[in-house]
Amino acid sequence: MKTNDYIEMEEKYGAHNYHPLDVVIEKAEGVWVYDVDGKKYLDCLSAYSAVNQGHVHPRILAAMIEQAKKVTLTSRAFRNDQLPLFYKELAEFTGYEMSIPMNSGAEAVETAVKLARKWAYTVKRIPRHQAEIITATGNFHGRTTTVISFSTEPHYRDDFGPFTPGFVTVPYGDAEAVAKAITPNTAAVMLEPIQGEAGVVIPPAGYLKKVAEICKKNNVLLIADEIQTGLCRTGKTFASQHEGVRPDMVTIGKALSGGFYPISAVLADSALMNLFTPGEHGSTFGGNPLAAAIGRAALAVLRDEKLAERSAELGAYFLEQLQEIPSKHVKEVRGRGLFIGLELKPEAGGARRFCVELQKRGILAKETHDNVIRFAPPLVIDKDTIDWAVSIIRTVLQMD
Ligand code: IF1
Repeated sequence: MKTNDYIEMEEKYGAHNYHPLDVVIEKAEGVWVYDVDGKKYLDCLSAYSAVNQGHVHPRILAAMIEQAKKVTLTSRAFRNDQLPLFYKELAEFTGYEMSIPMNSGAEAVETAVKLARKWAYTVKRIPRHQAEIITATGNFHGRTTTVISFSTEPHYRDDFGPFTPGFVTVPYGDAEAVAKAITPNTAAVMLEPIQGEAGVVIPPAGYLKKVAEICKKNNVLLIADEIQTGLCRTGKTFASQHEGVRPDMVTIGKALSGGFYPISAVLADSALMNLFTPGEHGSTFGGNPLAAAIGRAALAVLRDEKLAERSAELGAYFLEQLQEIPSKHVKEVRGRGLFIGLELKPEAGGARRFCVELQKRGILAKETHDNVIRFAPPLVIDKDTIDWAVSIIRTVLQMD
């Protein structure tokens, strides 16, 4: 089958909930992916930061194969010999005392919402079913019905109500707005430290720190959604650490498996996590031994290959190189570590046409909204590859 045969088959039999670039990938290694015609591309999306460790990392692959031969799923009705080690290693890696494993990112967010509500009723003593969670404009936390209830993107929510109540929206980047929105019924504030889907939006310096202080003062939990920004993507284990903030709860996913398997989790200290009692929450696949073995290897790679440091160093270099490209189309290039957004001027004709040109020349990047191109390669990229990429990006940005 050729590229077009795959595309036609997919469009005929599959739901049309995506508009992918017309590249059909059949294999990948490290920072490179290969299509069915054998053409090689640099992956500058990393599956939205799920493959921070690089595609098909040999160490994670070996752990997966070894565990798959033994036992893959026990359900949580019984214990397995991988989950305790995963919990312990996750605590050591993140500095949080405990965690609860789920599968998708959206499920981790749902879990955090439930735990915050339980805390609100049992510890803060908010009247039952009155708890409010403050969220930000432009947020992206997933696509389940509760999570889209606090989306501010019409396209993600308008045809899918009725919505879950209990969410309040404030403008992202405005700490005073958070302070004003707090009521006696406020359970939590939930934020992305950097908004990914909104276009790599970095809030004003001091924002997260200020919000953390406001939360503390008002006995409100701070939940950071680090599903995309966490696990070394922005040059630190968590993006919140750029402001010295340690949220009460953190959601993680994506790179927690290095791309091999859907694994997510919520991190918290025991005082909070121990509010969950048997039967209140769970998942058939969450915490299964295959996921736990993969997660352990994925964390070990982040640690042993010093991927946070690598992201910080190479990200600063990549950002500087991109900022030096003279182009009439570019409005701004911004980033933290290897999490970079290049915003085009409104008159540039949209980011997608540039992504198509990059694809022709061997770089896969994805537009977000209309005008931002995201550059977020696997963190194992090297300087020579960045130099090569910058030369291609320069050519494309200097086209008419
Ligand atoms: C898609 C976006 C990125 C996330 C944060 C939770 C989730 C995500 C901060 C949910 C997921 C993904 C989902 C993916 C595209 C992608 C995305 F453009 F849609 F917004 F990365 F920027 N919190 N983000 O970024 O995690 O349930 O998907 O595992 O196609 O929807 P999930």
